[in-house]
Amino acid sequence: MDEDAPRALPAVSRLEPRDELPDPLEPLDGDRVRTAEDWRERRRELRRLLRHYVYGYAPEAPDIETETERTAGVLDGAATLVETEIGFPDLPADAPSITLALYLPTEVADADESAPVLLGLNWGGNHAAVADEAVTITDRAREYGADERGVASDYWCVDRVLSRGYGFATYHLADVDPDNPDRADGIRPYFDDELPGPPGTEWGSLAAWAWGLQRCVDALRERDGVRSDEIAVTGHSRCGKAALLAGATDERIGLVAPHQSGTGGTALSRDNGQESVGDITGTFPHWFADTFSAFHGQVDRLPVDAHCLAALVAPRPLIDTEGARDYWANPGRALDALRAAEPVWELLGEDGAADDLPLHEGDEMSEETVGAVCQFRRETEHTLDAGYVDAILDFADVHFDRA
Ligand code: GTR
Repeated sequence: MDEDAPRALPAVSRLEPRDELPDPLEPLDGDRVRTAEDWRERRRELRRLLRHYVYGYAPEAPDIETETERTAGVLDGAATLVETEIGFPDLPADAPSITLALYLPTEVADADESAPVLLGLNWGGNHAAVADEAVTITDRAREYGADERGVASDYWCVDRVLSRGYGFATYHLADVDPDNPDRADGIRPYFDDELPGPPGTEWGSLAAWAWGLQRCVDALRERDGVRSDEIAVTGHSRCGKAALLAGATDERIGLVAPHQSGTGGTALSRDNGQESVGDITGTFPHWFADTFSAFHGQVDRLPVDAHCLAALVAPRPLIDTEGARDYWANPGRALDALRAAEPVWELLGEDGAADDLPLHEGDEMSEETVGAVCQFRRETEHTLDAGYVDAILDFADVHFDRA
């Protein structure tokens, strides 16, 4: 049976309120999870619950077709740019496509070697992430992206990523869904007849962006120069929520690094005290399935929460990077989620999280200090910069055996 095929799940009003967080190792019915095999079953259940009540059901992976163009010597000679247009042959010709920009370190590309790749979801257009005339400014980016090239280059610091021996890949969220409450102009309407869930559980923008990241993984795994089992996924804020969802629901992704992802990302919805379910579904109703808004004021009925999404990443490594002064994203409730998810890594034979989380800038990252689950904080507000990129890559170095 398809792991996402919905069986009848109760309406929100019929879910039992509960004081405690749902236990990721306690199925809805049946015995507590004790083995890796039991976990596979519970994992399917959690994934279904998360889709049904929070993010919505996305369609199956479609066939893709790709067209690629390579430009050597971009970023002052530091990288070869590989731009791939990812199209969907089974959709009508006017359906959106994804423009994936991949930068490989020049020494890797020239030697026909391969590199681990950091895949980030961007909001301003591929041309905003990297200031180089070679980067295509897509029609979507002209409509929905930043006006100028390179406005987010200090944010993504791709030169830094390359200098550490990693490739960097990115796509613009508007290619798939322009973050628009009326759903117009995105890919979602093309799949209206193919969604596996009942009415009210259709995918929102977060699930669509996550699906887009997964299509990028489809394409990256076919590319020379990419270590297919060392693709790390990241994104900031709403893009961090989508990155976590993508990584949690796609076991081909080797490492998951949501950055300041907040409610709907790593921070628990229960007892959040910052951005509540009512706040987020009131301002951004299109990010989620319609079912999620019904938990406003009754969050104790949620049969899943952020820790269940985090747990789907296990046994793969997960780093949650947070700003200590980024109160709205709620690093404290994100850390609580990681702690509540940790037993799943332990069940699967991994070291969960170190005792003294969060790590801070300057703390050593090694196998001894980080475990498979880590939270890292810097003294910042809501931003992404080289300090965070370095932390993600330090963690990736440990897990990809580069430390
Ligand atoms: C905020 C929203 C957050 C976060 C952020 C962003 O307004 O409340 O959940 O996603 O936007 O993506 O920039």
